[in-house]
Formats: sequence, C-alpha cells, structure tokens
Amino acid sequence: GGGETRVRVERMFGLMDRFLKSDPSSLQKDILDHVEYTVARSRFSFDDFEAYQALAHSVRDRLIERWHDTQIHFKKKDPKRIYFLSLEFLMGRSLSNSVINLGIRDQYADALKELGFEFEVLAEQEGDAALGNGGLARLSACQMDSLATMDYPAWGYGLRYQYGLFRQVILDGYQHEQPDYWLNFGNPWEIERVHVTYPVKFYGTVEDENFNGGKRKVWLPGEMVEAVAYDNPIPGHGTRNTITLRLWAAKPSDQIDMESYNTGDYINAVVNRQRAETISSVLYPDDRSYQGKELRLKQQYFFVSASLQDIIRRFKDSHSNFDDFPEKVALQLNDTHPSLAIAEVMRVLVDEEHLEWNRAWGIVCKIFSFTTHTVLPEGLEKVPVDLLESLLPRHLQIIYDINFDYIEELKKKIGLDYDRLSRMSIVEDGAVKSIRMANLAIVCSHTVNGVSRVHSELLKTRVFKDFYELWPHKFDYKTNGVTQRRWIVVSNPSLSALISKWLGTEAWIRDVDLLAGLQEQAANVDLHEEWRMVRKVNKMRLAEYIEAMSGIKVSVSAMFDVQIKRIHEYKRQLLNILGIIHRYDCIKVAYAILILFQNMEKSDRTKVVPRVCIIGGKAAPGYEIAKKIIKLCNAVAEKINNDPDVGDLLKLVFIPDYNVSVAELVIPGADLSQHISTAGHEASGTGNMKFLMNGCLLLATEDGSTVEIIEEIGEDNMFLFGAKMHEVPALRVKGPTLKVPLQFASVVRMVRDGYFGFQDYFESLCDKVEGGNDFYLLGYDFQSYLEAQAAADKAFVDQEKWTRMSILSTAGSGRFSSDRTIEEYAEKTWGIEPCKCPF
Ligand code: GP0
Repeated sequence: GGGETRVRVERMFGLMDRFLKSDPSSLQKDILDHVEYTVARSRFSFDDFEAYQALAHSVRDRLIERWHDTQIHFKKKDPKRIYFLSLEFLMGRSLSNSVINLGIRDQYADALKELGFEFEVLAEQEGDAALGNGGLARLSACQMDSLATMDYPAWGYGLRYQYGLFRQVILDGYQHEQPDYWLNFGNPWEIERVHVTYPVKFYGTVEDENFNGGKRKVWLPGEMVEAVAYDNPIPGHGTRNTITLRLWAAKPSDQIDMESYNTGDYINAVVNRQRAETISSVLYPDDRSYQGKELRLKQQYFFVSASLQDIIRRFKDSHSNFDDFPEKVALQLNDTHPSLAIAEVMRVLVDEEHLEWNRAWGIVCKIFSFTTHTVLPEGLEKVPVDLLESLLPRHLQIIYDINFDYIEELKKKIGLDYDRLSRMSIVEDGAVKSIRMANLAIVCSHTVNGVSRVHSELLKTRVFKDFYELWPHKFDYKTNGVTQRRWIVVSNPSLSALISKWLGTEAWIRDVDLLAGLQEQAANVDLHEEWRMVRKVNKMRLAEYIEAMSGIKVSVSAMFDVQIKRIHEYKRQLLNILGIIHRYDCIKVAYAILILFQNMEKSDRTKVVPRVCIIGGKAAPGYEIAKKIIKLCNAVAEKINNDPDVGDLLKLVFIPDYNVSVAELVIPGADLSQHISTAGHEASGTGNMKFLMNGCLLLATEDGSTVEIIEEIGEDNMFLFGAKMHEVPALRVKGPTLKVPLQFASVVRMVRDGYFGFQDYFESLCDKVEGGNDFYLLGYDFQSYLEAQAAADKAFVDQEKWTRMSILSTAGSGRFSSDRTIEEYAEKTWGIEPCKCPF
C-alpha cells in the first residue's frame, strides 16, 4: 500500500544520503547546527527567538530540497505554466504552515521537547509577512497554498516591500500607524538570488529608427534600476511539490552613469544611486482606493517588467517560436494592479523581438486572464496620461494603438453610439485625461472573472455591462475560497484532530468535500460534547490574549461575537457599534427597573445573554471616517467596560493591529461572526469562509459569497437580515424619506450628545448616517439587524441547537476551499494541468 511505498522510498533516500532526515535526532542535530553556524550563538546558550531562527533554517533546508526537485521536474516536463501576478501577498507566518505541509510537525515538536523547547512557543516568535492589505492579498496567499498542494506548475510574482502593511497602535482610542520594518531580524523563508536580476527602465523618450527599410520605435530610457529576485518556496501538503513565490527588490543598476561620476561629486552620485531602492520600499496601505501616485505606478511597472523578463527568458530557454507562447504561458492579473503587463508584452514582442504588431496582438489576446475584486467605482484604477507619458512613454503609445484598433472594431460592431464608445474606451477624456486600467484588462484578456456569483452578476449588469453585451463569453466567475490547511489545520489544531477522529481520516485536509461527512453526526451527543470542549479551549486561548493585550477579563461562557476585517463604511462596523450601544442601553434600562422594583422576581436582566463583542481592523491612514469608527469603538468600550451596572453581561474589545496571525487566534474562538456589508457591496468576502470552517455561526447580509454559503448550509443555520441587493438602489433613491426606527435615532443621539465623549469629533460620523445621508442604509437595516441579533441570543441559550448549527457550518464549508477555486481556474481559465514531482 501507500504506507509501504513511503517507507521504502524514505529508506532509499536515507541510503542515498541525499535528503535530510526527519527523525528526532537528525532534526535536533540540524537545529543545533543552525544555532551554532547560522544564528552564530553557542549551542549551550540561546533564547527562544534564536531557537526559532535555527528551527526555521532547518525547515528551510527541507523546503529547498523539495523546491529544487520540483523546479527540475517542471523544467524537464515543460508543462504550460500559470504565472500569478499580484502586487500583494498576505502570507502571515510560515513556520507552522511549512512543517504541517511537509508532514513533519510532530517530529519537530518531539525533537524540540527533548531540547527543552515547545514548538508552539517558538512558532509565536515569528513575525507576520504582511505584504498586502486585506482580503485580496490573503486570497493570493491561500491560492498559492492550493496551487502547490494540487501540484500545478505555478509561479507567484510580486514585490518584496521592505515595509509591509503598517502596524496599528491605539493611543487614547485613536489609530496611529507605525512602520512595519519586517526584515529587521532577517527572513529565513526567502532565498536571495543574486544572479537572477533584470534591468528595469523608466522615463526617457521614444525615437523613430530606420529598420529593414521601414521605421520602428526605440525607447531611450532616462533611468534604470535593477530588480533582484527573492524566492519564497511554497510547499504543498502531502506532496513533494514546492513552488515559488518570486518577489522583486529594487537595487541600484550596475550600469554606471559616467556623467555624474566624472563631475567629481562622488558622494552625491552614490546617494542618488541608492534612491533606486525606494521603489520596493513600502506597500501602499490603501485598500480599494486609487491615489494616482507616481511611486505606485513605478512599483507596478517595476514588478511587471522584471516578472515578464523572467517569464520570457524561461520560455526562450526551450522554445524559439513565440507562436507557442500561449501553449506554455498563462498570465493571471490579480486585479488591475499588474495590467501594465499587457502593454509590456506588446512592447517586448514588437520592439525587442521584432514581431509584427498583429502577430503580437494575437498572442497577447490568448494569454491574459483578469480577476476583479470590487464593485466600488473608487476601486477602479485610472492612470493619468501625463504620469504615464513621463514614466513610460512607449507604453502610452502602445496603449493608444491598442485602443485605436479596438475602437475601430467596436464601431463596426455597435455603430457610432458615441456615448457608449466613450464609456468603453480605454482612454478617458475627462478633466484629467487618463487610462482606465480595468478597460485595458478587459479588452486584452480572454477571461474576466468575478469572485462570487452575485459579484459576477453585478459586473455583467452594472459595472461592466457594455463589455458583457459585447463579449458575453469573456465573463465568468470563480467563487473565492480559503485554504483549510491554514484556516483549520494550522490555526485550530484541536478542531482539526476532532474532525479527523470523527471522519476516521485525515484525507479532508487535501479533499475538503469530505467534511460533509460530519453532517450525519450533527446530532450525536458524544460529538457535541467533544465539539463544545474544543470550542471552549479556543475561547480560553482567546480570552487569555484579550486579557494580556487589554487588561479586560472576559468570561468564556459569554457569546464571543466577532467582526474583524478592514474598516470601511460599506462593511458597516458602525452598524455593529450602534447595535452594541443599543444593547448597552437595554441592559441599563433593565438594571434601572431592577433597582426600582427591588422585589421583582424576574427582571429582564436575567434573560440577557452575556456577550463579548470583539472588533478589529485597520483603517487606511488617510480614511478619516474609518478612523473615527475606530475611535468610537474604543470610546464606547471604555464606557461599557467600566460600568459596574453591566458587569459580565457585555464587554467590548477592540483588538489592535489585526493581521493574519491575530486572525488565526480569533477565528477559532468566535461563536458568532458578523459580515454585514450593505447588500451589493462586498464582492465576495473570505473571512466568512474562515469562520464557517471553524464552526462559527454567521450573522450576515445576503451579500457576496454569503449568498452561496446560504445555499450550502441553509438559512436556518445562520442569522440573516437587511435589505436585499435588488432593493438597495430604490432605497437609496427614497433616501431622505425613509422611515428610520426610533431606536436608531436614539443611539445616534447618544453619540451626538457626547454620552461617550468626543462630541465634536463624532459629529461628522453621525452626519454620515442621518438626514438623508445614510448611503449604506444603517438606519434602514437597523431594525432587522437587532432582530437577527435577538435570534442569535435565543439560539445561543439552546446549547444543543447551537452546537448542531456549529457542526453543520463546518460540515458545509467544503465548497469554500481555495482548492476548489484553483481547480476551476486551472480547468476553465488557465488550461493547465497538474505536474507532480515523483516520489
Ligand atoms: C477588493 F478591490 N478586496 C478590492 C481591494 O482593493 N482589496 C480587497 O481586499 C477584497 C474584496 O473586498 C473581498 O470581498 C474579496 O473577497 C477579496 O478582495 C478577494 O477577492 C473581501 O473579502
């Protein structure tokens, strides 16, 4: 059987002495060697962090072996490859994920124990790799895990920012941003490839040059920097395949600028050179809003240019005819951020490889697929023409040429409908002439994917309606998914063990549909008991964290109610806070009644279900309203948590610096989680899927992927509320005349009246939801929100019902694995097949 072959193969490796062994004493020796020779500490004296470093390096060695084998295998087989281009990857920590995927976590844990260390404690030493903002970036990370696990010949390409997403510090309840200089202590998970470098050019002019009796364009750049590759091996689970996430760092070019050196100003010349590094220095912290900054455009082109040089070099290693390019290469654009790649491929093929324009265009049309992640118009990138012209003059010409041909074609198809032609043009002739990157991506991609079914409907009927009518075949969707390896196995080991025990197999870790097997057991009392036990352990872990971080003691018998995600008006954290104020008010009233009627047997108070409300998330540094929401949350928390009338009935905690590793701790400990965006605004949502996998119940609007979750687990298994997507536009029109429930007016009044202090500061926030300005319909949805909350309270009291719902949530989460998403992309969009490394 499989077990036997594995034993035999392992023995073979042992005899060949080619692969590192994973028995306890080999692991111990490797760790100690790394303490001594890599970390350069004495093996008789090193602390937890140094132990983590040594441990990480020993894991890295094992990753490198597999990674080499995989790359050699890919090279030999030369399959069609998928190149996943993304400006953001939110990888979080790597240690636990790596050893679990390698299948040697327990061996490491045992080995460390004998050395006097605990694996968990060392894992906590690792900082997060936060090279991204939110959902979009974490999705890229989940998809890399699935690509590796499912043996696809895939590369991720991105930027190696020196500063990741800012750290959020809360001072007096306000958000402050601090730089995340994450490379400070070294990064054992990357391999610097000093010889994998490419020049990247900027600025300059385009000249005409005589060529073969005709003319051709030559770009004479004004600046050149060097891109250096840093490879991050991504191990699959239960396979030897280990793929590459290649991140580029900017370095000064080796090309020496004789001019400046000859002027004798040596020091200034060196300092100027060094400025090249700023290109990859910092991640833009704006989620879903486009600023039109030059540095950002430089980052985009820098990473696109380096990646394409690398991809084309790899193609040319074994092919000489570019017509074969589409058979070997699929390029995935993760949102519009990398869409300059389209113009860059045209430029390389036409200007450097000297293909005819039409032949190059034919190739370009076959290789790109584009996924869009938003419905918000402010999320759509528009690059000012002036900016593009100065930074990338040749690319602007190419985009104009593409647009010219395309508009000519379009006229033939739709006639001279100038409104429509101008809406569909890649070039926008507004006050600021600009390039619509989404239009460029749609025109030049063979497939445009949405991230959930309803998102795709919105794309077809609203955002990109004109394009859909022209090219219906281009539009498709792949509902997002998350990897159960990180979001159950790594972050919730006790639940993971419980699932394996009750399913009688660990196969669900690679084949998550097997989770459905839990459905049959959803009423089993023994499972219920164990399930509740696991949930309690996770809640205790979270309670400890909350106390350590904020000093607030919370009771684990209370319902843990969580909303963690980026702060946005459309995500309606404000609705949550106003609901909490309402709950607080009710408790106060009940308390007053209790005091008034001392002898009353049954006050409402005893019926209150105790809650711990947890909110976490970062606001973009320039997003004022989002920052006020954070401050309001902290101000309300201050009031509630210190009110002796309230006690354990209600606590509000704002968790600072929400990131991937905080999510790994919070999600398993949540009873209820909120996904309450105004219907029609959340393209997909992926947090909901992580909570679902962990048996947390959802309180949600029918938005994004939640609609598909409802189809999987049924509406009886969750708490739904709010206006439906199709009702929202009409409600907005009615805006000022909409009736708002009294409770809503009264909680907003409390904030306005300074009940939580900072009266002036909160005024503009209150104005956003009152007097006909309530764009996100907080007032309209308030009543049904409170009803859904009441339903959740009621269900929580019935622990048996709650546990059943919880089990059914996990059991129904299989569809929301990124394994499914990636398989759909591979088959339907990229046309690639697995390429499994032997052994
Ligand atoms: C979408 F447009 N998303 C954007 C963006 O700039 N950043 C970002 O994180 C998110 C969506 O809002 C989403 O609905 C979606 O699921 C995710 O991208 C991945 O597709 C949040 O979960």
